[in-house]
Parts: sequence; structure tokens; C-alpha cells
Amino acid sequence: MKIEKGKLGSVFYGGHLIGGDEVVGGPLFESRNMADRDDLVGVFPESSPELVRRAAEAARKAYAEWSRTPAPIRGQVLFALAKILEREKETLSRLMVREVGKTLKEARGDVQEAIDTAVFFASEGRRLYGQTVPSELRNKDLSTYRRPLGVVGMITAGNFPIAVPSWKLIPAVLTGNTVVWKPSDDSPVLSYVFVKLFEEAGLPPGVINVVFGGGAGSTGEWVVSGIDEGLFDKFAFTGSTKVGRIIGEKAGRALIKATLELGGKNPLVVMRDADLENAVTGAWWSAFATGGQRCTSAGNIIVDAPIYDEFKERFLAKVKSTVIGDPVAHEDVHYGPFFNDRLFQRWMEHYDWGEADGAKLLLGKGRITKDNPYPNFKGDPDKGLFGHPTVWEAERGMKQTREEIFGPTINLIKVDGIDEAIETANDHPYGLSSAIYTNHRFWAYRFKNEIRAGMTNINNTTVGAEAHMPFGGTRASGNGARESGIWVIEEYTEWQAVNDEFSGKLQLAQMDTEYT
Ligand code: UN1
Repeated sequence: MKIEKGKLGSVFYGGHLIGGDEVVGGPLFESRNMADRDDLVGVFPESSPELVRRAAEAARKAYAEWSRTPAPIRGQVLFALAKILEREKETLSRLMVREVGKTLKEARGDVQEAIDTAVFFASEGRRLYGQTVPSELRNKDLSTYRRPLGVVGMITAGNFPIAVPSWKLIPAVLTGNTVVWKPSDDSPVLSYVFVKLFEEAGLPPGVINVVFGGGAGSTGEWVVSGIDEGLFDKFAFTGSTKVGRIIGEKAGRALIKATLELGGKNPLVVMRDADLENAVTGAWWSAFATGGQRCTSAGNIIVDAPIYDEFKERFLAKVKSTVIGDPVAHEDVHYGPFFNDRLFQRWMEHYDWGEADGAKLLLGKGRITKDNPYPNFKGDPDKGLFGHPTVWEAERGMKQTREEIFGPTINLIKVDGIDEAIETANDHPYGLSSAIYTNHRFWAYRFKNEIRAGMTNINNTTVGAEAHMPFGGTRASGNGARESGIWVIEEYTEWQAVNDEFSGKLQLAQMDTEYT
């Protein structure tokens, strides 16, 4: 499908994509431009338990042929996909700005991450190595093969509507699996178009099946129940720790692998010797890029006592320079609206936590409206849900320093020295990303070695992981599985051990006996 320029300017109607058919009917839901709620972007149907089963059957049927397709040929599809995504990068990015509310620069980055992922895994089709292994017996060869798992169930969030699904879809299909995908109800149009581009690249019908709809009490719940029904051989999820635990329990009972990418409370430490200019800019971007709606967004900025006051002053000045607004009409905004109502509601709650715990509000006051204005706002704030950039002075142990907030809010915490900085940085249940600003090698190395996080940055932001590095977290941020890069192949395949006996006799390992 060539995306027709202009066609996406009108309302987009789509159906579930099951086995090459487009299935419509059932209750409908809307996808609206979050910066201008009057702008209807798309209308899609909700799924049903029955349709989820139908999608899983279609995936099972397609698996027979797709798993037998040579891996280099599967890789060719991904090369074609990378080229098509390049061709459509601008259209997809502009659609993302309208459908989700990302800024144009960030939307382009989101699509680019999928292109990079497609390029990376396309060549893996020619490398999906097994091993040859020496046998303890003569005239016997041992070898290992990677085998696909079968049908993969997937649920993704809407904050990275192309990149994060690409981390799952691309390695899953490269390794010979087929998929039932429930994309976020924040981004059905992008998800629909993305799968159509896979089809244009040559992916056979039924390899990726899509069921649209919401989470609890809707399609997401039916897809998760599918684990109990034995519909899936693997499950991949990006979303909350709460839902991740439910999926993890079910996957455990069903004895299938799960990839769980969950919440974060990512610390950023600024030591007394840091380049302050760089640290202020990095801390600002880590906290407020994407309006704080990344799982890698900074949650706590932990500042060494001797520079605390200076950092605070410069940081507040930087935060006040943030430009917020409608990203469709204004390409230069730093962040746009909340990506959905639920995120906004949850963000508003954190003001109560701060008040209850006696944290000091330095900047920010809830939703931006005409009556509660923000000076650097572009567009009409009343048409969407926009948040004031919010900065707290907080103390270790307060609820807001331990729970993920997922919005434009950051806590400043004062500490004295590297020991207290590391202890404070680890004082929350999560372990996704982390960062330290220092030029002292000893402090940087101590942090790198002692921080409990899947990803660590030295003199760099908590956000912006590269597409070929292992992405994921420890503790409540995940279950140890990683996405991106070569390591992810392990998550979508299992090993087959092959014994090739050519002695013409009955030889037995471990037993010094020959039967003839
Ligand atoms: C996410 O927020 O779910 O590292 C993914 C980053 C991006 C991906 C974020 N490359 O910030």
C-alpha cells in the first residue's frame, strides 16, 4: 500500500486484520487528535473473545508455511520493509503527531528506530546461527538449531506507536513466528498502516494479525485470557507493572516465554564536579521530552549537596523555557498533550501525593488551560490535555519518588556524596534506565556497577536508547527479557539439540559400552 498523501487528513476507518481479511462490525471506538479533541483521526471496531480466537487460528495456520520459509527470505521482507518505511517516514511521522501528540522531531525518531530495527534484523536472516558441538563419541556429530516458538501474542503501549511494536514484530517474524497483535487504542491508525506496510513488503497474510480495542474489559483482556486458552506460545508486552504481573503469572502457568517491558522510576544523578550546563540540559530533556511519557523518562534528579542550589536555579530557568503546545500546528514545541485521558488522570493524582507527604512544589500547577495559563504555550490549551511542567523538591521515601508518574513531573532530591547518591538512586521498586553526570571516573564506575538498572548512562540522558542495544530492566521493570539487538533472538526462538549418529552401531553417551 502506498500511503496516499492527504488521505490521512480525513477520518480513517479500519477493521481487524485477520488472515488477510479485514473484519469490521461490533462496537466502535474513536482515535482523536489529543491536541485538538474536535479532530477525529480514526474509527475502529473493538474485538471480542471470538475474534481473538479467530486471529490466533489464522496465525497458527500461517505458521505452517512461514516457519518453513528460509530465514534469508524472511529477512528479505524486512529489507523491503525498511525501504518502504524510509519512503513513508514523513507521512507516518506526521500521522503520529496528529494521532498521538508527539512532536514532529520525536515522531521522526520513532519511525527511524523501526527502520534501524528492520535493517538490523534483515541481515540476521542470513546469520541465524546454530552451533556444531563435539561429541564424546566417535562417528557422531552434535549440532544445535534455533527453532521458532509458534504464535506470539503481543500488546503494546501508544507512546512509541511504531518503534516499540517494531522491536517485537520484526524479530518475531524474522525468526519464523506468527503474531496476534493488540496495539494501543491510542494509535489504531498508525498500527493499521504499519501492518499494511509489512504486507506491501511481502509478508504473507496471516503472519501478523491485528485485533483492535482497549485494555481491561476489552480486547486486551481477551488477548491476555488467550494465554490460559493455549492460544499462544510466547507473549510480549509493553505497559504497566500491574498488567505485566498478570501476564507473567499466566505465561508461567502456560509454560511459555514472556517479554515484559514495564514501568520505571529512572534516577539521574548530578555530582559536584559535573559539567553543570550539560547536566541541566540532560536532566531537563530526560524529564520533559515526550512530556515525561516514556518508560525511560527521568523520575528523580538526585543532586550532590555542594552544587544543589546552583543546579536548582539553573534547572528551573531551563524548565521555564520549555515550549508546550499543539504539535500539529507548531513544529517547534518541546512537548504536546497527554497521549490519553488515563495518563492525565493518573498524573493529576500525584499532586495529592506530594501534598500528603509534604513535598515542596517549586514549579507547575496541573492542567494548562486559558484560566491556568502557561506563558510559553502555542495553540489553544482548552482543546486538549496539556500539563504544566512540574518540579518538586522531595525527599527519599516519599511516594512520588518511588512510584512512576508518567507525565511532565520531576523530583529534585538533595544528597551528600556518591554513597548517598547511589542509595537514593536505588530507593524505588523499579530498575529500567539510569544516568549519572560526573567527570570523576571512580564515581562514574561505582554508579555503573552499583545501580540496579538494565540501562545506565554516563554524562547522558536516561532516554534515547539506541536500537541495537539490549533494552529492558530489572526488578519491577521487567522479567529479565531484553528487547532490541542480537539478544532478542533468544526471546523468540528455542534451541533444538540434534544428535547425528553415523557409526552404524548403538553407542551410548556416558556409558563406556558398545552394543553391536
Ligand atoms: C518506551 O518509552 O517505551 O530509549 C521506549 C528511549 C526510546 C524508547 C523508549 N528509544 O527513550
